[in-house]
Amino acid sequence: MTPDKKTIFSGVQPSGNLTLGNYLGALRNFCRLQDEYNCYYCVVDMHTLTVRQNPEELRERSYALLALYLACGLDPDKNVLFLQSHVHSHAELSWVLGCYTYMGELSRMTQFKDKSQRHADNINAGLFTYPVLMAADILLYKSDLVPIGADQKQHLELARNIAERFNAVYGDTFVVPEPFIPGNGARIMSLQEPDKKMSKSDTNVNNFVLITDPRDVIIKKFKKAVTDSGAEIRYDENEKPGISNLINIYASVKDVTRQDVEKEFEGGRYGDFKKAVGESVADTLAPIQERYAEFISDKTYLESILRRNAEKASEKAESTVREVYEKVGFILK
Ligand code: ATP
Ligand code: LTN
Repeated sequence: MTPDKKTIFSGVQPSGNLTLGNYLGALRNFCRLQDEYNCYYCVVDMHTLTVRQNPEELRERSYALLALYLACGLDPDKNVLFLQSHVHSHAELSWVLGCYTYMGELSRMTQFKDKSQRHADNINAGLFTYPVLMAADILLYKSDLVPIGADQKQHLELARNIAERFNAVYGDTFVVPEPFIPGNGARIMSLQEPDKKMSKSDTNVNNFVLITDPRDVIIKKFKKAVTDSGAEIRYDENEKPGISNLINIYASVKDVTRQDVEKEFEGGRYGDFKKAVGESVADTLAPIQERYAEFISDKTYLESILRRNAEKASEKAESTVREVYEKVGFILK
């Protein structure tokens, strides 16, 4: 870790196969920020238990997510790539921070409201306290910046409030983190229902594009994407949510503005535009898919990264927990 660099923490849940939304909203920025910051990128396996998981699948998806981190270009020597459950401090700090978080705050979280509707038969306490564990993840490493998609902004604000509240009682302890939310990729919407976000746990496979989807599947999914009865390729979230989502995706993948996209396709047909979007996404994902196939076939290598990095993460995390334990009045061992 370079002492004069600021610190980043972010995490992704191994709760399913990753989508284009996860890539454009989060993973791509993890890579872009890796040279400028000391980065902790975590596979947040403990968070996934808030929804029922199949144990064997969870284990496989945790390896898969690490392989995807590497395939997207994260350097395992430069970044701390690790599993949340390997560092016991996450659970420890989460308990303490839970005592500085109000029920009212947690019940206002929109993700809790959404997920408790979707999993009405399993509204468990973990689902409710999920944002406290997320705050612990971030605050443990004294993180300055947290790259996330727009849907996580509310959780980050809660983490900031918890940090400020703790600091006000015990003196400066935590860094109050800032979100890093990308311009165009922050909120990629479902391809069939563009009024809701693209989500890896969606039951309709045509709603999302997976990072690992083959080229022909990607192009087919974009061809089927819902648009509108008009004919103009123009950005208007309210009137044209489907086309606006495609403009957003193309702008994000090509790294241009929405206006550039409108200009490029001015007078063009929806069909041709959808084809161009599909092809540009497939081109972007192809090299990642190739590298992913190599990494996922070498579990020994993946395990060596996890072991080494769990140690690095633990060192920092344990020192924060000691500081917190001391401040709240525990006898240190
Ligand atoms: P689930 O659908 O199971 O709730 P998720 O994909 O929403 O999962 P995570 O895997 O934890 O949740 O998300 C990892 C990162 O990807 C987060 O920073 C999140 O904000 C971002 N992200 C998720 N979906 C999108 C999306 N549709 N557009 C942009 N960013 C997204
Ligand atoms: N809650 C996030 C995943 C997550 C996270 C974090 C993101 C858990 N801990 C810490 C950033 C920082 C989600 O559902 N997308």
